[in-house]
Amino acid sequence: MVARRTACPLDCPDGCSLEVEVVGDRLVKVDAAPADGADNPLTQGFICAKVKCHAERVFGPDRVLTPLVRTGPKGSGQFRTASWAEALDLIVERVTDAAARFGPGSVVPYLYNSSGGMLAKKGLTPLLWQAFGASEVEHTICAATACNAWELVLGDLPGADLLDVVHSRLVVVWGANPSISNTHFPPLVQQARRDNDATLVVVDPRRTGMAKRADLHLAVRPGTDVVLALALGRWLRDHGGVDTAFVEAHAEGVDEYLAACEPWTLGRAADECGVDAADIERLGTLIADEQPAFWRVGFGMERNRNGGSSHRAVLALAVLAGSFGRRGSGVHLHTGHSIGWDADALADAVLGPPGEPGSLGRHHARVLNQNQLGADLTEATLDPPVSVLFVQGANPAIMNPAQAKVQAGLARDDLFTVVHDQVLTDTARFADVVLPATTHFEADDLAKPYGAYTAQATPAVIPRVGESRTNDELAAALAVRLGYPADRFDPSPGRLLGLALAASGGSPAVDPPGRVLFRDVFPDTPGGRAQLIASLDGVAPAPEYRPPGAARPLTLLTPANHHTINSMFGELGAVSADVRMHPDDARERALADGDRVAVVGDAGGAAAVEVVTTLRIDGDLRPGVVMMPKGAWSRASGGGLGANAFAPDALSDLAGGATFNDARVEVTAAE
Ligand SMILES: Nc1nc2c(c(=O)[nH]1)N[C@H]1C(S)=C(S)[C@@H](COP(=O)(O)OP(=O)(O)OC[C@H]3O[C@@H](n4cnc5c(=O)[nH]c(N)nc54)[C@H](O)[C@@H]3O)O[C@H]1N2
Ligand SMILES: Nc1nc2c(c(=O)[nH]1)N[C@H]1C(S)=C(S)[C@@H](COP(=O)(O)OP(=O)(O)OC[C@H]3O[C@@H](n4cnc5c(=O)[nH]c(N)nc54)[C@H](O)[C@@H]3O)O[C@H]1N2
Ligand SMILES: [Mo]
Repeated sequence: MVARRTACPLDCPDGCSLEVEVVGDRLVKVDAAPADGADNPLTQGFICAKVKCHAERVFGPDRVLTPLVRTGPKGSGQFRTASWAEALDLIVERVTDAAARFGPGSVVPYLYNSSGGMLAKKGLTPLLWQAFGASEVEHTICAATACNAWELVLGDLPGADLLDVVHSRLVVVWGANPSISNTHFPPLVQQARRDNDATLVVVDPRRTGMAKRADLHLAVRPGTDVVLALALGRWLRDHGGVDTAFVEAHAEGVDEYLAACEPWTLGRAADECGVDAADIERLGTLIADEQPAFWRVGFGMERNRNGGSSHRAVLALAVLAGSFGRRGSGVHLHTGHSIGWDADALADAVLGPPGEPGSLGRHHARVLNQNQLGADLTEATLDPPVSVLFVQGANPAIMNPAQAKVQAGLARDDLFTVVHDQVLTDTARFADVVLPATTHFEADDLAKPYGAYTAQATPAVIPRVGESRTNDELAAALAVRLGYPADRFDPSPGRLLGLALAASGGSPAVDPPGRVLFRDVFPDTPGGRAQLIASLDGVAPAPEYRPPGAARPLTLLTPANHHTINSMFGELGAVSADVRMHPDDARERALADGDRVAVVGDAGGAAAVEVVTTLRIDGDLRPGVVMMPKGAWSRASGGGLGANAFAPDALSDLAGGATFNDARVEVTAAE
C-alpha cells in the first residue's frame, strides 16, 4: 500500500486536499489529507461521502475502457469496441465531411468539463475547435447569471474568504445549500455561533440543513428574492439602516436604487414572497445592527427568470448595509479567477500569435446558448444545422433544460455524435462514437476550486484505466489528423501548464486568502465603487421583478443532493428520482408517502411530458413547491425522461442563464 497526495477537482466550491491509498495499479481508498499540512485548509481533515467512494467509480462497471462504435439504435447503448485509430479516423471523416457540406459551424463542440482540472477545462480542446472555426457553445448552464450580476455590481472583486466567517456576528445564507454543496462551510458557521454568538439567517424555499439550525428562516416563494431584497432596501432607508459613510465612500447609484425600492412595502413584499412581514422586519433589523456580517450567496437563486435581478438586489443590500471592511464581513459567491492562468499565452503558443504567418484561426463560426441545445438540435431552420456534436465533460441528455427536445435531437439519424467521457453516461448511449477519458487520478493536472483560495496539483496517482486518454491527448490526436502542427498541439501537461502559468513564474498565483473586501481589495469599476445601477444595453438599470408563470400549480426545484456531483456518481445508484411534496399539497391531492405518481409538465414548448415516480412527503418544503434531485440517471426513473423534462429552456434575465427552477408541474396519482 502506498499513500499519495492529490486534490479533488470536481465541480464543487471546496476543492479538498486528498490522501489516497494505492495497491499495485489500483486506487483502494480516497480520503482527506490530514488537517495539519493539507494544502487547502478549508478541507479541515474530512471529505464528502461521494468522493470517499470515488475508487468504486473509477473501476466501476460503467467505466468506458476502450473506444466504442455504435451498433444499435441511438439511445440503446449498443456498441462494439474499436481501436483508437479506427475511432479517430471515423470522427475526422465525419467532421471533414460536415465542414465541406455545411461549413465548419455545423461542427458543434459541447465542452464543459466543470469537474476536470484546469487542463481538462482550458487546455487544447477549445483551441482546436477555434482553429477549425467550429461553433462555440457558450457556458450559460450554471453561474453565468450570478457571475454577471456580480460583475455589474462589484466588478472583479474577489469573493470573501469562507474561512473568515468564523469572525462574523451575522451570517446570511441566501439561495445556497452549503450543507450539501459546500460541506466545509457549515462547521465554520457553527464555530462563529459558538465563539461570537453569531446569528444565522437562511433564505430558501426549503428548510435546508442550515435552515433547521438558523435563528431565522425565510422560506420565500422561488424567484421572489428580488422583491425581498428591494423591500429590505426600503426598510433600511426608512429605519436608518443604510451605512451612509460606507455608501458615500464606496457606492454609486444609491438614490436611484432606493427609488426603485420604493414600491416594495413590507406588506406587498410579504404577499409576493409568501413570508411574514414581521420576519422581513426582523431580518432588516439584523442587517442594520449586526456587524461584521458575512453573506453566503448561492446559485440556487439564479436559476429562474429573475435570477440576475435577484443577485443584483442581494448584493446591493450588502452594500447598503456596509457589510464590508472588517474581518468576518463581505459577500461570497465564488473565489473568481484568481490563479494567474494566462489563456492568451497558451493560445498564442498553440495557435500562433494572431496575424503572424502560419498562425491558425481563432474564430468560432457562431455562438450557441448551452441551455438551448435541444432547440438547436431539433429546429429545422438552424443554419448551418448541427451535423456533428462533440460532447466532452458533460451529460446534456439528462442535465440540460428541455430534456425531451435534447433527447429527440440526440436521436436524429443524420447527427453524428461523439462523447468523450469516463463512464457510459445517458448522453454516451446516444453517441455514434464513445471515447474513454481519464479521471483525475490517472493524469497530471491542476485543480482550482471556486470556493477556496488555493490551487493544487493533481498528479497521476494510478496508471491509466483501460485505454483512457486525457482531453488534451484527444485534441492532439484530432489536430494531427486534421493537418495542424503536432508540435504546437503537444499535449504533455508539463508543457501546457508551463505555458499557461509562465506569467506567474510557473506556479499558480492564487490570490492571498483572507483579504477583506473594501479594505484590502476594491472592485475594478469606476472609482473602485459598487454600482447599484447598471448601465449596460439590454439590462434594466435597477433590478426588476417578473412574476412567475402559473401554467401549473406547483414549482419544481431541482437542487444539488448528497449522492451526486451533477450527474457524476449517479451510476452508483444512490440517488432516486422520487418527487418530494409538502404534506398540505399531498392532502389536497389525496396522495400519500410511497404512492406512485405522475409528474406532469411541459418544457421548451414541447408537448406535455409525464414522469412516473414515487412520492415522498416532505415537511421541509414550502407548500406549492415540489422537489426532485438534480443529476439522477435515467435508470433511476426506469429509463426515459427525468426531472429535466420539466425544465424550461427560456433564459434568465441576465447573460442567457438557465431557468431550471421555473419548472411548473402538477402531480397526480399514477394510473
Ligand atoms: N453534493 C453536491 N455538491 C455540489 C453539486 C452537486 O451536484 N452535489 N453541484 C455543484 C455545482 S455544479 C453547483 S453550481 C453548486 C450549486 O450549489 P448551490 O449554490 O447550493 O445551488 P443549488 O443546490 O442549485 O440550490 C441551493 C439552494 O437554493 C434554493 N433555491 C432554489 N430556488 C431558489 C430561489 O428562487 N430563491 C432562493 N433564495 N433559494 C432558492 C434551493 O432550495 C437550494 O436549497 O454546488 C456544487 N456542489
Ligand atoms: N434540473 C436541473 N438541471 C441542472 C441543474 C439544476 O439545478 N437543475 N444544474 C446545472 C448545473 S449547476 C450544472 S454545473 C450542469 C452540469 O451539467 P453537466 O456538465 O452536463 O453534467 P455533469 O454530470 O457535471 O457531467 C460531467 C461529465 O464529465 C465527465 N468528466 C469528468 N471529468 C472529465 C474529464 O476530465 N474529461 C472528460 N472527457 N470527461 C470528464 C463525467 O464523467 C461526467 O459524465 O447541470 C445543470 N443541470
Ligand atoms: Mo453548476
